[in-house]
Amino acid sequence: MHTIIASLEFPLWLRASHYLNLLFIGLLMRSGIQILGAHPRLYWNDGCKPGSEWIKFTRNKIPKDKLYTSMDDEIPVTLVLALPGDIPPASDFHPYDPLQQLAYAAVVFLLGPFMILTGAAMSPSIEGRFPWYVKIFGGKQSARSLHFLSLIAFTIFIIIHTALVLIVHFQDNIRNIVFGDPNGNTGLAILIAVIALLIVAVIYIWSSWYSLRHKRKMQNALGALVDPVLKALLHREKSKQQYKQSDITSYFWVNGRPPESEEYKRLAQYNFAEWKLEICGLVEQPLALSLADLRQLLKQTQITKHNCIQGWSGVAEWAGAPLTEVLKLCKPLPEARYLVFTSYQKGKGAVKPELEEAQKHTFYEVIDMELARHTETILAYEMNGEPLPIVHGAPLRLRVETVLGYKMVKYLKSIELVKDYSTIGQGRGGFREDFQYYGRSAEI
Ligand SMILES: Nc1nc2c(c(=O)[nH]1)N[C@H]1C(S)=C(S)[C@@H](COP(=O)(O)O)O[C@H]1N2
Ligand SMILES: [Mo]
Repeated sequence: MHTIIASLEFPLWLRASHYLNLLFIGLLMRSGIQILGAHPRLYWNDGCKPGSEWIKFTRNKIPKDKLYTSMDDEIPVTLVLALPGDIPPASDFHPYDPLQQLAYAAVVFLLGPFMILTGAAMSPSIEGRFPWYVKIFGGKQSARSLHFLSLIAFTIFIIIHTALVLIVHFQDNIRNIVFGDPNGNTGLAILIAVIALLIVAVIYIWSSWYSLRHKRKMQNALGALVDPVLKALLHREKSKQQYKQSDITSYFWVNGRPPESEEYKRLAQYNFAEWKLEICGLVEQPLALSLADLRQLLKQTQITKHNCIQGWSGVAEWAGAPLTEVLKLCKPLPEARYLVFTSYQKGKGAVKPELEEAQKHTFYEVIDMELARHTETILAYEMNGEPLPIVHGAPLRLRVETVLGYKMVKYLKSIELVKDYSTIGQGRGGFREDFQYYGRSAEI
């Protein structure tokens, strides 16, 4: 008996990996639940029309009489579940039988990779560069739904696995998983296991506490880890989207309300005849372009998929002037590295009232010269063949098709070319980076 058992010894790496798995898979699940709360609906279609979801985690009804944005639809998720979370108003030891082996193999070799593959299908830059890849999963929202169902499968596996370990020959199991063989002191094994579990629990609690308390440090630390990887892998990828007219979705969520300033209202009243886009900073030729001027430039039309960080998507046809055409006119100086897009809109329309410090600040976002020169980077004045609707950013908005929606400034007022953006706003490269701690890289 003991010889069989000895041949099945659990090596230390395997024992320790249970705790590491619990720690990291748990953290991953918790951050997944957080992002689900940002758009608490799951669909099998990429238009995300309210009512077309197969499951929702909100009781919010969509009002018919007023503008309801994706921001209004967000729900807070308690920090007990989500990371960082919001504060709302785991016989004797028998050789594995075939079923058990199949279950474990499925989790490790199927479910795990499937999570990674469906995760990649949600990245705007992968979607932009390899639109065919996303189609394998039936679209972005199907990928997101499948990703969620895999989370449920993972959770069910963990519950059943842990329950069986506890129910079936617990004493042998606990000695095996702590000491690597079924001999030894059960009490000591339990003690070590409990301490290890407590350490995991403490890290869980600490991670919520730390990320809520030190948002900026967290943003910087994660950025330092993630940004170089994104830059090396995804930043250079150019969007190759060319969806068909029939792919255009009947619904397109709005995120960011129209500006409330008198100045903007007046411009809108006269159909933006007086509106001019100011182009300034490190350029040979500063410009003030009217809509008519912009319409005289090369007109580029593209049908692309928009991906908001919250999780929703939509396909629309955009038309406008390629940013490269405007760059030809203003002739950037050699030291120009970034473009700052400033909006007519203030934070009030872009974030929830709870974010007090953000309310009075102007919405702006920064992109670098490389993104600016991508083939599908345009200044759009038309959506689906019509002049850009007010709610989607009239008279002009930025479209960069390999990044998340938050970079695509609506209600454009000016473009400034700069060498460095650390003195602009709070210096993080955009309004959402400044006040909502979004990443500087928006490829995922
Ligand atoms: N001025 C301004 N531009 C903005 C925003 C905003 O709040 N204000 N929201 C951004 C975000 S987060 C997204 S997802 C898209 C939404 O564009 P849409 O409202 O046309 O769908 O606009 C981006 N541009
Ligand atoms: Mo967004």
